[in-house]
Amino acid sequence: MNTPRQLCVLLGDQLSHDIATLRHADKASTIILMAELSDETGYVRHHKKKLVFILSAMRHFADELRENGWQVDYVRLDDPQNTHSFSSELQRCLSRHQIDQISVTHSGEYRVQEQINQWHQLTSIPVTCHDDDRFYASLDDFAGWAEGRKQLRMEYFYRQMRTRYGILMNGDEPVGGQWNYDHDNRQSPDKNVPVPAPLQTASDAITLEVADMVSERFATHFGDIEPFYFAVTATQAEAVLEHFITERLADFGRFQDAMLTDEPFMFHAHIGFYLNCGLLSPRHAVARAEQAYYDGHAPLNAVEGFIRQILGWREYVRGLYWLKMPHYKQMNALDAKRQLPEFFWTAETPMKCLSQSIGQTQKYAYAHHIQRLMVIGNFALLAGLDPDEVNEWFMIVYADAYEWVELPNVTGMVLYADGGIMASKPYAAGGSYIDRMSDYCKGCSYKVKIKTGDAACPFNYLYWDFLARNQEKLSNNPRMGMMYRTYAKMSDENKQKIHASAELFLNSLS
Ligand code: DLZ
Ligand code: SF4
Repeated sequence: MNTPRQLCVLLGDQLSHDIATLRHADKASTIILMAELSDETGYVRHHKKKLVFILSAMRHFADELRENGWQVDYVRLDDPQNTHSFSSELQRCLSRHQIDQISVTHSGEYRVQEQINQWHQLTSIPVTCHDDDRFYASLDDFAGWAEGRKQLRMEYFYRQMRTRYGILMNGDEPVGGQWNYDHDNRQSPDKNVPVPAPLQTASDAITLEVADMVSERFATHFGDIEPFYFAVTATQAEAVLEHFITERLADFGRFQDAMLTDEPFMFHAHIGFYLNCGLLSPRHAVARAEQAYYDGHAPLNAVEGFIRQILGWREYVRGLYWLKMPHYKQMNALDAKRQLPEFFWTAETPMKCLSQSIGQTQKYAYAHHIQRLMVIGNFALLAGLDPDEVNEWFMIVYADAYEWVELPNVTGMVLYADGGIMASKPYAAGGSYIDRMSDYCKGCSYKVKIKTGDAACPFNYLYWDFLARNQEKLSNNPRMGMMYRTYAKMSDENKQKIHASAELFLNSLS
């Protein structure tokens, strides 16, 4: 056997057999380092299910690499020699093998890339850091697109990506004549359209072993391990995608924003977990959805909406993250300072929309887009919760969360804490939006039609209180003009009632 000369470091969200690191490596002369690290399991107190998922997926991936003939040096979390950081494990690995070349693919997270950037100082061995070309747009592509633009609106980036990759295109024109079919994607939920059960993957011995370790070592972390039915291999993740394409995609579009009590999954794909750790290829997911449209299995509004999330939104947030970091993490344009209320960890609140969305998050490490943005996020925005605390919560609780995707979504989209780099106005809404898109309000102790006082839905008065609190910062925004004019026309008595209700409610949170 040849002496391995190259060391390939694979991070826990790089579980792709075609990742650049492996494509550029020679099997016979390569050692692959994978490591379970306290630095990564502990930099936020991840949801227990998220830990089981990532660590089990890493172990399965290492086994597949070995089956494919790679030499893998895998360091387990409970290895007494483990030093628990990427850099120190790299150094330890170098002492175990004779290496003259180190190779890695660009990290998803700034925090980890900072470490990688130091590796050439730790050792005299040359380090190659490949672009992560699992994404459609390189970081340079995005920076080039952003250059000279005053506003970085996703829609224009998305159109460029559609054109560049010829996805849902008729020559130079979008298929169907429009770029975006979101106006068809806002139907209220319909209890007569049954929601298909999600595909459940049975846990094998590896997952069960990891689950035991996580329940012992991370007992105080948020969230439930059971039920656990995440895919943990590429083949299983592919089956989840196929299940979505055949069972849910056709209705995904029209019910994209809809929420029903005790229906956490609705018609969503639930593949963010797999895309973001590398088990599923974004190109494959896009191609399968596009094909479903051409085969007549799903309408254009559903397929375009799905493809926009992957080819548009996902690529856009990643580009924005790398363009704006590290400054982006410090941003707090609305100067929000309130601590996260306790019910974010317990789901115990009489606000049914929040207890449902947070309760499902606790159980599944998942909530769908509108629960995250327009229920939990909307509440965080209106209540003026501290962006650091909100970001940390989203990082902890969702099994698909890595900083590159979580931070722009929360700081930019949810909290408007970037002052409008990402969104043209804050995504603020009163209770009537939640009432329209869900059945939550019927079973809530608050009344969505009442605007102020003890019985009123808190979203109603918090909405106006938020606008009043941030008037100086927001009233010049042309997209907010109408709301500020409505507020200006309110009687002083009404305004007083709003602010008194908001003050009482907000004080009760701490
Ligand atoms: C999220 C995560 C967790 C919980 N644990 C590990 C780990 O033990 N080892 C590892 O290599 N990666 C882990 N990850 C994913 C990393 O945090 C991820 O690779 C970085 O965020 C870089 O994008
Ligand atoms: Fe949520 Fe208000 Fe509806 Fe209650 S009434 S579920 S708090 S939106």
